[in-house]
Amino acid sequence: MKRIFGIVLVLLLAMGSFAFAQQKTLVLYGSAEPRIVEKLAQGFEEATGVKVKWIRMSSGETLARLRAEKENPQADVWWGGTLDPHSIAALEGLTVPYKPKTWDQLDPRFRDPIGGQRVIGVYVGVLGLAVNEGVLKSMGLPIPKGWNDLTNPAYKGLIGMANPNTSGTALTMLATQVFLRGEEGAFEYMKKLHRNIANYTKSGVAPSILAGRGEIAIAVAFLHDVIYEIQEGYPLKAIAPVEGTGYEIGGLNLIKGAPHPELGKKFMDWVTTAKAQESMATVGSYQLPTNKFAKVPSVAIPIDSVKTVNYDFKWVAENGVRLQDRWTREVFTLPR
Ligand code: S7P
Repeated sequence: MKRIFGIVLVLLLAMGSFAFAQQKTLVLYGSAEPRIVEKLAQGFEEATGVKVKWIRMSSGETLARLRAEKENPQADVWWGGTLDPHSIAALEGLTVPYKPKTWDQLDPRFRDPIGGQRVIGVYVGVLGLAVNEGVLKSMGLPIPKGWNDLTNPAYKGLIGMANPNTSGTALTMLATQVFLRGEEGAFEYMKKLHRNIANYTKSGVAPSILAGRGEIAIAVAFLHDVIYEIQEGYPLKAIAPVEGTGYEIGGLNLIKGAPHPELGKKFMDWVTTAKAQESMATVGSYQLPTNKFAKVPSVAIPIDSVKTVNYDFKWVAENGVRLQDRWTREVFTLPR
């Protein structure tokens, strides 16, 4: 009897370690704020029992990583960050289309911005300005109303924005100027603005934090991030530029050659549910959800309440890399 018990025990232990070896881990690249990526990773683990290893990188940084890993992909899925670098990745064949099971629940205006389910839209956010009125008032300077005001020489060294090569926020800003002024006008504008820029940061969220601390006075930022920072106690005002502004659709992509594509698809099905999208507001992430059944955060800025440019996501997908290169050559290298 003892012998049989011993054999059964050994078999059970062997099965256990086999199951452990079989347990797979989803690798997630996330390009929204780390607290949001972490919240979703935890939510997915709780809902499915699948372990998640996640890394947060800016949108353009993630695109660069996918390019570098093309021959040996390390991640399964890329969630969040602005759509444009996701779309560029899709056009470069770094990702594969996938239609999540929640498809019919997703708002048709935002779920498939470049077509063919090549990038799935997961949230919407309006671009604008974070302004530290205290800093400006102490210097006797006016409060800007929009993009054009930012080229006022009085703001020299007081404005922050991110680098469009690494940051999806900054690429959205550059493309917004193209849709407002045409490409030549946009580059003329960016050159003038350049003279006033204190610093180009890697991440899109950093400039508004610097403005909140009073290190600069004005930042280019997504307005939902400014609302979060105001709630955190930073003395900022969120301004939607009077001329009209751009907006983002947050992207979601299955990585081509992913080590665990079945887990990537499972994550895409889950992260587009109303419950997953609603959980973002619990960590101060106030974008508009794309799932029609998700509760909209009370402080979120409805896209229809803001004057927006006709932001052409397909055009940016095809021209984004060229715009980045042109900005680096013609703007970034100029003296300030
Ligand atoms: O999580 C907030 C958020 O503004 O961050 C993303 C944004 O792209 C920041 O990343 P970058 O450094 O690439 O600019 C937005 O998608 C998101 O709404």
